[in-house]
Amino acid sequence: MNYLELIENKLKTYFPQGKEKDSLIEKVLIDSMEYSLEAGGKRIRPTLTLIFSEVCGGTIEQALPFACGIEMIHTYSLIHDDLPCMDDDDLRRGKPSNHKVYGEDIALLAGDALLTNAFATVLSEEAVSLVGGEKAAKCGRILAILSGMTGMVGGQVIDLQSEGKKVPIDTIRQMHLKKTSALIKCACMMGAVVGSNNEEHIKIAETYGENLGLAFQIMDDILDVVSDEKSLGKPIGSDAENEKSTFVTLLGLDKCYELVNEYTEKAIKSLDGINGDTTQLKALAVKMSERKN
Ligand code: GRG
Repeated sequence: MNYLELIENKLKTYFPQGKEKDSLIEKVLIDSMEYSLEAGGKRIRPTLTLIFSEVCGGTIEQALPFACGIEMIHTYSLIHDDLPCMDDDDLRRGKPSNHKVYGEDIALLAGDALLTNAFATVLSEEAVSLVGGEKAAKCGRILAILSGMTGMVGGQVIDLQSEGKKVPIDTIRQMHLKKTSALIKCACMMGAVVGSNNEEHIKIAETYGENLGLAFQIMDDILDVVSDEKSLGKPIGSDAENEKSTFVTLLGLDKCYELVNEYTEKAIKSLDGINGDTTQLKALAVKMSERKN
């Protein structure tokens, strides 16, 4: 089985299936959670957790609950991000966003439940029995810090506060370090904790994840502009006054492609300090820098 299948199969085990699924909570709330969890995400973050665990000396089986935990947090963030009070998006991954199907109230609660269940998952008896209480607690702590106030949620606040303003590149970088890199970094660090809990490995996972996250986000900004140009025939910056500042509006496309390469190289270079086989991590960084969606 490949990483994607392993993650998809494991995620299903955290939800009641078939006949058991007959209470009101399960019909509404769990359907809504599963709708977004199973909506075709690329599973980049959980894949990173699995690979880092292996590279640092652990197993995929040990890392799976932690991989599922981070995907639950990622999914909650997307559901909340699409709500009318945030980005107000009707579509996610080409399908109606969660609140368009289940209503704003259930979408909000599905996000809340995914957030809290992520911690139930990484601190579960299964997770503790696979890696021990110390590693599970450390993963829970890293997950809480990087997804919360000074991590992803903090990044979302910088984003909201920057709306409609021309903000300096440093603020944009800070926003992406928190909003995007924090969870990617977290996925890598939890894998390293599971695999070895060696401080040097955890530091490498942090540097790799941070740089990969920045490259990923800048590529996202590039793809936004390039796909607009293709589908709408709009030249870059044609309605700049209506758009928020991004790496592309502030630095231009050429510089952004350069930055994607620079951060990808930094991510790859950071792996030098690991003895395990880092081929997949290097390939993944290159693949993400060349992605088209
Ligand atoms: C609402 C608390 C809260 C946070 C929202 C993650 C986020 C913060 C907002 C989503 C919007 C966005 C563009 C975030 C940047 C990170 C990013 C590019 C997310 C999409 O990640 P992918 O491409 O998603 O891994 P898939 O669909 O593959 O799962």
